[in-house]
Amino acid sequence: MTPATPNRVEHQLTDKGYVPVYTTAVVEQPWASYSQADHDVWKALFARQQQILVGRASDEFLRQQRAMGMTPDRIPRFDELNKVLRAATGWELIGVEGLLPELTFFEHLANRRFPVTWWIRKPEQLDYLSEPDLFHDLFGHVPLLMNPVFADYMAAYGRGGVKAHAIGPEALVNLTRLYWYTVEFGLIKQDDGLRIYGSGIVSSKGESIHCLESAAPNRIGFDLERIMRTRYRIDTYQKTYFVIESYEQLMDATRPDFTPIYARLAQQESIPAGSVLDTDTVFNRGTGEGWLNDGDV
Ligand code: HBI
Ligand code: FE
Repeated sequence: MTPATPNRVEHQLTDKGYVPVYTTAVVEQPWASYSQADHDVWKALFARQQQILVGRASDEFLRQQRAMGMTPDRIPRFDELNKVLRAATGWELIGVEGLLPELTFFEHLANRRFPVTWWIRKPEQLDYLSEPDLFHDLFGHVPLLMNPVFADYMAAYGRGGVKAHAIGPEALVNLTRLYWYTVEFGLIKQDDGLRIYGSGIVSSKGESIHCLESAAPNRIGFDLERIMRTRYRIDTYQKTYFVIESYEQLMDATRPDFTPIYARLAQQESIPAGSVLDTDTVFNRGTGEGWLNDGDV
């Protein structure tokens, strides 16, 4: 009998450390199999974040979340959300087991498919989770896919990821930093102050408050190449948050061909997560209180 292929599971660096990368299989959302405990976890997290995010999340995030009819009472059905999402920006949600190999993930984004983990965390994991679950993906990432400009940015990011994957690992690191400091941990400037649009923040109770109200972190204006050089944190709150003026600014930044940018970045040092440069547009120079000295990725 041929030995079973060794269960070689790649590990992916995420905002909570190295986690196993699951199969690339697309799975139907097993909505009928969700327990009442699963729906209760969704309800508890949704209600808590909805209360915290008023005055903290960007107007567009909150508007689009309402527009797509996402409610706390139960875990949404992907097929129902897809009707609204496809009509708005041509995006659709697909169910996955969890983290995908990078190239697979990029290919989905490039084709306007957002992979959403089909399972939700357990009640005892309400505040800490080692990898993205349904709440992070659905509550955090999906509402802004209703915004045409951000939706175009995410598809352009996917196309860029496929290209970066062919160029090599350094280009991928540069591009992952861009994803990290915008899609996951980005802030946006509104007339009434800085607001959150990053998914990693909006799905986290503590960081939703910390990113805007703590004196510790830097808050610096968006600068594409500066961000692509900047290392980040996977085990603590971010030391630096980057601020965009508009979603159009993100889309405009990804229009040029990145190949010459990767070549330029390869000649430059990476920037530690907590640094502030003379060339930075500084909204807030952080105190660095509570920062760990090592552990930048
Ligand atoms: N897979 N399902 C899933 N969701 C992600 O957000 C994800 C992924 N694989 C790779 C990945 N993110 C990051 O490495 C991106 O920077 C590519
Ligand atoms: Fe995410």
